[in-house]
Amino acid sequence: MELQTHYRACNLCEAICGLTVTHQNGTVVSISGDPADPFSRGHICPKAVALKDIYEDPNRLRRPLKRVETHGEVSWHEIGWEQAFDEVAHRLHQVRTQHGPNSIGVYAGNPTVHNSGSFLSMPGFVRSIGTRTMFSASSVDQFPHHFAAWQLFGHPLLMPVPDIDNTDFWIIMGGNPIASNGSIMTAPDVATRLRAIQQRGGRVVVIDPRHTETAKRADEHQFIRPGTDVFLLLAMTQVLFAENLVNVGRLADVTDGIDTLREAVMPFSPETVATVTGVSASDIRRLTRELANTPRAALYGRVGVSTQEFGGLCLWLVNVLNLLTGHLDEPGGMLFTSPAIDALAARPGVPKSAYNKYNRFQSRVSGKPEFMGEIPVACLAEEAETPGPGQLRALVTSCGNPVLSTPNGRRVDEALAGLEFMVSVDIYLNETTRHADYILPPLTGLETANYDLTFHVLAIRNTARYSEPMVPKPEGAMYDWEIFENLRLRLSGTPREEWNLQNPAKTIDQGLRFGPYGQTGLSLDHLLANPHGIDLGPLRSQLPGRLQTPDHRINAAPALFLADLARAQTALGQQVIAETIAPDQPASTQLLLISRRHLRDNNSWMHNARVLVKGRNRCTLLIHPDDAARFGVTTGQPVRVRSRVGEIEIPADVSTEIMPGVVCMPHGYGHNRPGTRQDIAQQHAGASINDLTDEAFSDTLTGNAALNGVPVWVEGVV
Ligand SMILES: Nc1nc2c(c(=O)[nH]1)N[C@H]1C(S)=C(S)[C@@H](COP(=O)(O)OP(=O)(O)OC[C@H]3O[C@@H](n4cnc5c(=O)[nH]c(N)nc54)[C@H](O)[C@@H]3O)O[C@H]1N2
Ligand SMILES: Nc1nc2c(c(=O)[nH]1)N[C@H]1C(S)=C(S)[C@@H](COP(=O)(O)OP(=O)(O)OC[C@H]3O[C@@H](n4cnc5c(=O)[nH]c(N)nc54)[C@H](O)[C@@H]3O)O[C@H]1N2
Ligand code: SF4
Ligand SMILES: [Mo]
Repeated sequence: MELQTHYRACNLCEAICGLTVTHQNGTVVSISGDPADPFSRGHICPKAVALKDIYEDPNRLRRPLKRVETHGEVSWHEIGWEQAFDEVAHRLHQVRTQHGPNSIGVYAGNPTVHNSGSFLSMPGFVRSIGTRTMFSASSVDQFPHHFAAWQLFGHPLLMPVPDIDNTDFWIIMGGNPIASNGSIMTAPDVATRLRAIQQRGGRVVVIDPRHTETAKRADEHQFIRPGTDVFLLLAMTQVLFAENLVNVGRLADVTDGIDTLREAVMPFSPETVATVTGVSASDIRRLTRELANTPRAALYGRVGVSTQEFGGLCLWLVNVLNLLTGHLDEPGGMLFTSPAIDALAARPGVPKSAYNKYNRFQSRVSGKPEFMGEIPVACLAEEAETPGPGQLRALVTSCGNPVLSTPNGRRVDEALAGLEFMVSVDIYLNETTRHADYILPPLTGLETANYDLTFHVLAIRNTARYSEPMVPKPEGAMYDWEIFENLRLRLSGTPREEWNLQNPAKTIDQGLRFGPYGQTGLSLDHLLANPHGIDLGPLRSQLPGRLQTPDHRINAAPALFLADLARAQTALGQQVIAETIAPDQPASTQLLLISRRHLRDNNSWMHNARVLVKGRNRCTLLIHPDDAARFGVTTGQPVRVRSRVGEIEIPADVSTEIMPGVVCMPHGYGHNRPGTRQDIAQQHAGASINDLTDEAFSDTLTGNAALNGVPVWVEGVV
């Protein structure tokens, strides 16, 4: 049999690298980088090779599973799709009739944004239920980014990305792109791009409580105490005003609120924040001057500054600093993209109204604000446990593993076990889906069509690429979108003879044709004829034209942020972050817990690929030698880590890579819960960091979980 070659974009992380896959009638022979991809130019990372493992994984579910419980014993029965759809729709309909639509929750996990099928078909399905109880991984990730984009530029999706191919000074706060391959910054082969900055005489600075893989390649690294970035950023803004370095440039004409901002940041001199942040006043001044005085410079913040107590304020200030130094919307600074499918393009004849999806309602139990039509996922367990009208009774999960990925996973675990009904659209029987009554497994990865609706919007270069399935749809298999469409049609009560499944390929084609490049002939057919993807050129300045604020202006000091500053001011006064989280524990023995990512992990779900988990155990607790000595801990020794909500055991890894007073472990481990079906992951179980993170600890402004800077106590296990 002849070898066939298939080109597609990798769907595993935000870098969307082009792949060359060779196969023999569907049996994968090799996976390598596609040198003809104009964006990734042949780069891949080790995870891409594991697409073969996922494709062939004997543990992967291929048929719908139905849970049957007899005398407390759970068994899973394979059933046909029609039966599964009918029964799931019937059960959801029952819950809706009995308890109302909002008693059904939906959780959309991370791979949703890597899969245009589920991304485009989920909203229709959710509408057919009629629920507003929507959760997603965004509230354990990037709500602050969306919030700041909305407040400053008028729309949550209008997030600028660092123009790293043209910058000469790049400050990275709370991101580790060498491990993560970049986020809210689609930039395949970030290592080469970073080196290029240095080769043209530029500098890269990393601000992070850990001396990360990125820090090792940078020109400068500053340790910062977890959760204190807001003070550093306030002080940097203060320095700009105090030293007359403010230079908004071209955008000055459309910017308001500068004087208000000056007044708001006045109290935060570098001296007032040096102790709490761990960054010296002179370094704060020096870095601020360098940011202001380098013509092409970008300040970039990511997960570490987003998933913390002051995430919203941090992302506001990151944008403000770029704005005040004239780096916003300028080449080499932070730029907005011009994606081929542009969700923000004005629709002819439709008047523009202000984005208003914030705090239109609050979560039932703890009163958290709705944002972007979602409730923070940290509220999921309490919504399910707390009786009363509107109690969460049923849950649909898709592409998500909240038991491992959201705070206080043990509580989430129990809450899911107590639901009346749960259905999961997922490829594995894992820590979350084991609680489902039905698991509906779609095709994934190599087997699906995909257009990166989200990542083309966040890419450092405008490109477009469509991936076709490597193989025809196997007998008895379903795509994500077919699953959601089948459920939607049943739940909306559409008569069977009128059923018409909406193929997302059509939506993508329309989006391309009516998008900014449609007039030049861009369409799905065009992308199909160019399987390596097409280049649409570098990012360009686009403001004020692209602003979505009703008045077409930028308010640098929005009221919501100013009001939230009081919270930061109180914390600074006490010089203790997160103190209220465990008042019964002595602060002197407290360490602050942060997360890390490893190149060979992908959140919680790729530990069943042997190529990725082989080698040294990566699920260890980094602890500084001073702290290790204080608590009598040595490398390799198991330690008990406790927080307000729980405890875990994990081997210690004593290292100066981590800041004193801070401990660090990866997220996505903890595969030792019973009843899962992931043989290899179970052998590399590790412990779950989210058995320690605290659902009560959040950025109260945006509702995002504070997963970093969680107070913990450590002791050696004897
Ligand atoms: N290999 C791999 N790649 C991935 C993923 C994966 O799991 N594995 N996940 C993907 C996903 S979903 C995302 S969102 C992206 C995330 O991409 P990144 O944002 O690059 O995420 P991390 O690698 O977790 O880097 C976060 C950094 O923040 C630091 N940090 C923690 N707390 C603080 C703090 O308080 N202040 C500061 N300044 N820094 C802090 C951590 O030490 C860490 O180095 O990665 C994506 N890519
Ligand atoms: N402590 C701590 N917690 C964190 C983070 C952290 O840095 N620290 N990071 C947070 C971040 S940034 C994120 S994005 C979240 C991720 O949180 P989640 O999205 O909840 O978790 P994942 O581990 O990405 O789980 C993905 C699920 O999708 C399934 N899946 C994979 N491909 C497909 C597919 O094609 N179709 C379907 N239907 N299912 C599929 C997998 O089997 C798995 O069950 O975790 C967050 N949690
Ligand atoms: S960097 Fe991301 S997109 Fe590129 S090959 Fe690795 S996992 Fe895939
Ligand atoms: Mo994420």
